[in-house]
Parts: sequence; C-alpha cells; structure tokens
Amino acid sequence: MNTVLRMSLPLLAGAVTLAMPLLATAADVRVTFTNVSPAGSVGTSPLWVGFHNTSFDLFDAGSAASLGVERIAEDGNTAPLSTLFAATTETGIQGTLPEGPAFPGAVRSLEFTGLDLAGDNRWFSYASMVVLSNDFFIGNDNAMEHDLSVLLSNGGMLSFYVGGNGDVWDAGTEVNDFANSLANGAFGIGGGQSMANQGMAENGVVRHVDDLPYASFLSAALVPAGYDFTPLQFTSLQAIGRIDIQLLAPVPEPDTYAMLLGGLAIVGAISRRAIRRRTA
Ligand SMILES: [Ca+2]
Ligand SMILES: [Ca+2]
Ligand SMILES: [Ca+2]
Repeated sequence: MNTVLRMSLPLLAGAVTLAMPLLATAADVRVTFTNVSPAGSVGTSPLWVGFHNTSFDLFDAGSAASLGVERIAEDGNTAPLSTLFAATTETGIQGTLPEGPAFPGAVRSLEFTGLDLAGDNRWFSYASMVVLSNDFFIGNDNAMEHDLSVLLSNGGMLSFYVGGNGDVWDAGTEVNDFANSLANGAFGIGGGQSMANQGMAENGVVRHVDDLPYASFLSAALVPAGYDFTPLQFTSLQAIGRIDIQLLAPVPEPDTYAMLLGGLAIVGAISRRAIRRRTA
C-alpha cells in the first residue's frame, strides 16, 4: 500500500466513525402488545404509547391523576392524554394501537417512523385501561423505566411484561363500583354508564390495586360465559400484557450521507493525487 493511501485510510475511518451515531438517530419501530392474561381474565383498552426525552411523566403514585390519565383509565379515551403529551414534549412521538379492547390472547401492532432513539424519543411510556373496571389502568410511573437506546446495540428488540405482580393502578378518579362501568356493554353486562366520565368522582390519588378488586363484583349471573373476575387478584397475576418493541431498518439522515460522501471524496482525491504523482 502506498504511503498516501495509507494516510488516507484513517480519514475514511474517521468519516465512518462520525457518521455511526447519526446512522442510528432516525429509526422506525414496531410496537406490539399481546394480552397475555389468562383466559377469562381482563381485557385492555387500545394501548397508548409515547416516545419522549423524559420531559413527559405519565403520573406519580400518591398524587392525583392528570385529566389525561383519568380519561384513559375510566373510559379508554386517549385524546386528552394525547393533547397533554403533545403539550409537554415538543419532540415526542405518540400513537394508539389500533382496534378495540384486547382480550386475553389478542395481539395489536403499530409502526412508528423517524424516532430518535438516542435522544428525543429514547424513553417509552404506555397506558391502557383495564377492562372491565371503573378506573384501573396499566402504565409506567417512572418515565425512565424503558430505555429504547438499547435497541441500537442489542439486535433491535426490547420485550417486557406489564401489569404483573400487582403493577395495576387505580387512578383514584372514580369510585370502584363495577356494576357501573363504561365497559359493561363490551361484556354484555347490563347497567353501567351510558357515556364517558359518568361514574362517581373518587377524588383520590393513583395507587396500586393490592386487594381482591373484584370481590364485590356483580353476581356471577351477570358475567358472560367464559369470563370470571371473581378470583382475580392482580398481585398474583404474572402479567396482563407483553410489549415488544422491534427496531425496523434504521434510516440514515441526509447529514449522514453528506458526511460519508464527503469522507469518501477526500479519500478519492488523495488517492487520485497519489496515482498521478506515481505515474508522473
Ligand atoms: Ca412518575
Ligand atoms: Ca377507583
Ligand atoms: Ca371521572
């Protein structure tokens, strides 16, 4: 190898090294939610997910829930939460997984594009109403619980279970009276609310559901075939759902191409000069 070419190799290496972090900055991911709770157990409303830089925090245990959490926990309505998220984190990306409530065994999936997994969209938050309930939900209190930057180095898959071992929340916004829940219709149960936010205000704080939540549930006659919430205790439930976040092909940004091409041009120019000099 001639001297000039040997000198130019570090330049190329430098250009590639500079480009590497940028290669990973705009990524596409697929979020999949699977309801893994036992047959006959609870469902979940369409899962809301947000990718942020920690400027967004879904809730704090022991404090009153935001309007966004109240509406998703009581009615599965993600709109106020979406508004709150957009107002809190300018660079955040969010969405709600499609289709209706996910009952045991159901799988829901949605793709997101252009995420900055090393910065603006590094942290993952999620929320979903537990169906049937007045204001039970699953979601992460710790805004930094799920770090998506690992996707860039671990082969591109992050999976974790949610709602297990008592990690189900009561939003503290509606009195638990399961004969009067908005979701009764989904189970073919009579009564219940005819519209959103109708239940009695609880004026409480977000807390774990650690008792037998359905002990005072309707008479078994009201529960449709195949469902039985009576023995359900969240503290002994392994999980309600599994979330899989899969990195699709990382998309290099225009800057990255420019830098790579710039590096290659420098190397090319030096090599050409070296060849000219040698043949002169
Ligand atoms: Ca929090
Ligand atoms: Ca409640
Ligand atoms: Ca309410």
